[in-house]
Amino acid sequence: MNIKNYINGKFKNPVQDYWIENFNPSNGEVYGQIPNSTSEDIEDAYNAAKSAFPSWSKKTLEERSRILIKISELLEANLQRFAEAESKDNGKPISLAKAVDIPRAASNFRFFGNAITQFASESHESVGQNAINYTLRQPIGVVGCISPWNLPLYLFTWKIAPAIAAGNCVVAKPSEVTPMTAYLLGEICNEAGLPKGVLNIVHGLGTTTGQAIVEHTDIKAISFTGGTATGAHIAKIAAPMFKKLSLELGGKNPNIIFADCDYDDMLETTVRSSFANQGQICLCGSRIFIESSIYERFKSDFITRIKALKVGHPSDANTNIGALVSKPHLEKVKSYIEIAKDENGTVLCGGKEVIVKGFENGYYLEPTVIEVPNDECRVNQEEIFGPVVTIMPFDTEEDVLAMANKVKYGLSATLWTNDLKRTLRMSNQLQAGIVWVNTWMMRDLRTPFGGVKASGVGREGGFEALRFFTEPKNVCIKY
Ligand code: TXE
Repeated sequence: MNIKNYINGKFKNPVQDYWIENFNPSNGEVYGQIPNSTSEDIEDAYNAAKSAFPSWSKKTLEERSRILIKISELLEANLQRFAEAESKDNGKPISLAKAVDIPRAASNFRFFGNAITQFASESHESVGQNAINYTLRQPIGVVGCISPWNLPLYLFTWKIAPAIAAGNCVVAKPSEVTPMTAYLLGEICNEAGLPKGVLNIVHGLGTTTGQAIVEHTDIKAISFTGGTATGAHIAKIAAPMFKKLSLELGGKNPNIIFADCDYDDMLETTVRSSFANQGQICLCGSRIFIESSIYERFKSDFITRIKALKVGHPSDANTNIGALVSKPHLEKVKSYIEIAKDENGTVLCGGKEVIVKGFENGYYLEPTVIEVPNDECRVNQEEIFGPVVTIMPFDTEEDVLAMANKVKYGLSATLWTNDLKRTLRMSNQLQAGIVWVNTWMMRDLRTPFGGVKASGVGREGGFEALRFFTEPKNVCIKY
């Protein structure tokens, strides 16, 4: 099946006849072609967005809100179709796409459809000077949204929804590895009555299509989620043009377990925070630190639980772990298992590819637990982004805090303890944008979302996203 660009409300082939193959990770087969769009397609998308902007930005908030909520309802009505498409494109279990990815994409539109009606700006009375200042929050114009392959529609819409809610028009590119649900979203937008040109979806490689979006002089803001190296590259291009940038990048998140935690709850959640979505979530707790007194107990229980996980075809209802997203990614993740062995790590379980009967060419890997001799080895420092976690014991709060912070990333951290004072001490000192205590990936869309250090700049979520997608302008009136 050939995917097309969605520009000015219409489905179009790329101007140049360049195409890329789209793979199904569950069987390794090519099942379609996607455009590799060039700067000509981006110009076309930009012009559509620019023409739509004057009218869209002046629509009442209720009108914008109504359309966003309609998109949300249509996504919910098409849950099965979208979940199947996401699972086929990405390799994730269909049960996961149905329970998480697509419902969350719908929530993104509903949330920002509501949030925009509550978004307010400030006024400042200059007492004694007979003047009043008020701040306008004006949409930026045409903005670019670039998203990755791990949570395809979920992260794509996490950017688009606040951008259009705030009155901008968008040129958006999903990952070339998982373009399908972004393609299907175009139909839904038309059905919901989103005016043509407000959202334009352009497909292609990062280095061709993504680069053309970032380089476009009149696309004034870029919201990007993806790898840290790509984020740095984008920042370099965007800086001389003074573009507004929101970068949500990689993570190497600590999962810190103290002996006083609620053990069963911790174990259950740690299985999820390690291997949900085949470990391909920037928030996964891939470095697990366990207090020495419960280390052996945890190790044994954790391995038993991991060995019971079923690796299988994404559409099989019993599957816990589906396929990795692509062949190159599978190879990258496997290479880290070899690196771990070279660095005297011990593979406690997993470590091998899985052959799923009938789908022998799919990209399946066993969930892998590596006991590491120290926290400085590469598998403990570099983002693997697959079903691989490390475990190691710690003795004191000071030690574990130092190890938790001794990485270049700072996206999220998870803490398991029932000690209130320790919770407060550690939460203050962990270098992360998000700290979860006695839970993982519990999301409230109003909260700021993003990281520090090499995990990025800026925050998404709630009013933070609406602030990013608007320019504040102060008006000072003397009376
Ligand atoms: O991401 P890329 P990749 C991490 C993870 C993974 C690594 C690389 O460690 O192994 O990044 O993954 C577009 N100008 N994360 O290579 O390339 C690209 O087309 C503009 C963490 O798949 O960063 C895609 O749409 N755009 C992460 C998007 O950027 C460019 C999720 C992300 O792809 C571009 C995914 C360019 N020059 C991977 N080059 C997370 N934080 O959740 C690429 N792109």
